[in-house]
Amino acid sequence: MVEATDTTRRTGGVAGVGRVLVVIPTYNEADNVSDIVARVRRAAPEVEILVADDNSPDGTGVIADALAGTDPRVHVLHREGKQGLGAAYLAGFGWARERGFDAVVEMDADGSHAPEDLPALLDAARRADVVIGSRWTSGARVVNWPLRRLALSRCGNLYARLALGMPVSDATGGYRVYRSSALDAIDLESVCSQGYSFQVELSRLAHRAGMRIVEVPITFAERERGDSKMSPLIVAEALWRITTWAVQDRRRAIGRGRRGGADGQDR
Ligand SMILES: Nc1nc2c(ncn2[C@@H]2O[C@H](COP(=O)(O)OP(=O)(O)O)[C@@H](O)[C@H]2O)c(=O)[nH]1
Ligand SMILES: [Mg+2]
Repeated sequence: MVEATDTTRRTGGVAGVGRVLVVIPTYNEADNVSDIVARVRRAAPEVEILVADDNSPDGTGVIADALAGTDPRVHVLHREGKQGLGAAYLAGFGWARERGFDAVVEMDADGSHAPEDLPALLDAARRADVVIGSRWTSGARVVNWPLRRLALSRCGNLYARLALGMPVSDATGGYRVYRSSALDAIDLESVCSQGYSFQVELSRLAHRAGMRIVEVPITFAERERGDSKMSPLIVAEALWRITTWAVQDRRRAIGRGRRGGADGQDR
């Protein structure tokens, strides 16, 4: 496990974790943003919230500003335009780091990631570098997801696990807690994913860095309002990137074998 920093030991925030920022990326979530913010505030009153909005044409950013205007624990990061989930999260991580937060949570705006599960994830974060709210571990539930999404997630996770050799059931899942000490130990500058492969990329980097990754079962429910931003391009990016990383890993392993394991490093 990555060593705790001084800020982690500071008092305040969540017991055993410290100050926590929940980053909620939004693109056209006007029907959902108020509800998700209210649910997070109720479920975990000690955390702060950052809505990272990509200049949503439906006015999500304006609604988020109004919420921030009445609650000092709610903040908004306005970004210029739609640049993908990965870019929004990296900006959110940077925002948290600049302000000395001890942990960052990733959470979708559409209610699929129940804020009511957050206390269990934060509890697990006391003993982990990275916590993944998992749909595919014992005790988890997936509600109302169409068969094609279920199949895509199951197959995508199977492929990621086999290709990258990661002992993670839900490497594509986007409900997570990262200790800041863990994010500091990951080379975020090297992250290249734009879409949802961001989650797989960070899982891989955390695993390669020897971090303690803990999965906690969640109840994942299909959104009731607004539209999914999932697209064939996002799926293609994930497939392409996972395959590329797997080939890189094999080449490195072969190179190490030829050198008789002389360098011993897998970085
Ligand atoms: N800021 C930002 N948020 C995004 C972008 N794409 C998706 N999101 C948000 O990421 C979360 C997950 O997206 P969603 O459409 O629900 O994907 P799905 O659950 O896989 O169907 C939601 O909160 C979206 O609003 C983006 O390009 N920028
Ligand atoms: Mg969703």
